[in-house]
Amino acid sequence: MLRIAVQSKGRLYEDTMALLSEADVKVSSARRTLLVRAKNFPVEILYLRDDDIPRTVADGVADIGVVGLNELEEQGAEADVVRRLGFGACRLSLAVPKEVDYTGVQWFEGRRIATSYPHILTRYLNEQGVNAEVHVITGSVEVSTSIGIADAIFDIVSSGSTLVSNNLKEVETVMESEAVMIGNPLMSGYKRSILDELLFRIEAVKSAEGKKYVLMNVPKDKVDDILAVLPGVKSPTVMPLADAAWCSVHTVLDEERFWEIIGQLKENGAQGILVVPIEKMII
Ligand code: PRT
Ligand code: ZN
Repeated sequence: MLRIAVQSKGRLYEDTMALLSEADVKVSSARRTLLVRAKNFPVEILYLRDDDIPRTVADGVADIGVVGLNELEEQGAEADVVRRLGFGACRLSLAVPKEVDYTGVQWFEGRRIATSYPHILTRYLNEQGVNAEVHVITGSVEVSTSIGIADAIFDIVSSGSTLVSNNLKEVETVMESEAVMIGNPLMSGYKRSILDELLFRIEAVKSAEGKKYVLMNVPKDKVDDILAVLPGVKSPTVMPLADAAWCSVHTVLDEERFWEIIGQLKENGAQGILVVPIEKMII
């Protein structure tokens, strides 16, 4: 049995559970206990606060966990990053009151900076050769400057709207973060094999993300034009139809360029275009 530490509530909970569910690891949503066994896969979920996840995995109380890279870095816990997961994207940045005439990182010399990430901040300041006072605050770091307990803040930024509404501006990005799967470096071979199976499934889910399966009917004399429009497809499927003048083309398209390409396909004579979601893709 592989034990996975997952944030019990908060920003990473839903995406983590959705990923497990897409990987066909079924966990009851009636979550009344700390530890829940999956129904159809040898894993159990340990629900924790995100702050506790790096240590729990480093200590081997859980074998793997899902946590923000920022949290892992801050704690310096002895856990391996097994896979980046692509959700929970954010950055750790320094921000100053918007009226400050910011000239560069030396501005922070001798100033007070409020943060919940003192280790990452101190490491950065040392690298930059800046001496500043680091004030550790848990929660609502963004109000520190307006209440006069700090000159600047170092905090998580995502859309940036929290900074704007507190009259702050982002001046230095110190670290980019996202949710990562972390693992205990000393996991047994048996557990590692369950993890490998889980990673294989996650890979299949992630490969399908943002992709659509597209089927269309194409006049035979237009097939070459249609294939020229399809981006980066090694070998799309081309199949004959009952009407010898037509054939069916099947391919995988990226959601990002989808409408643009569909337009070009229509212009080149494609008809009866069907677009189907892809659940998993094993490459
Ligand atoms: O209860 P528990 O301790 O488990 O949760 P928590 O409250 O400590 O953490 P939570 O759920 O807020 O965040 C978990 C993880 O999500 C973080 O460690 C980050 O890796 C990631 N993440 C992604 C974020 C954000 N985006 C985010 N925007 N964590 C926090 N924020 C906060 C930030 O602190 C700031 O107050 O959102 C505000 C900024 O957002 P914008 O969009 O206004 O810039
Ligand atoms: Zn937390």
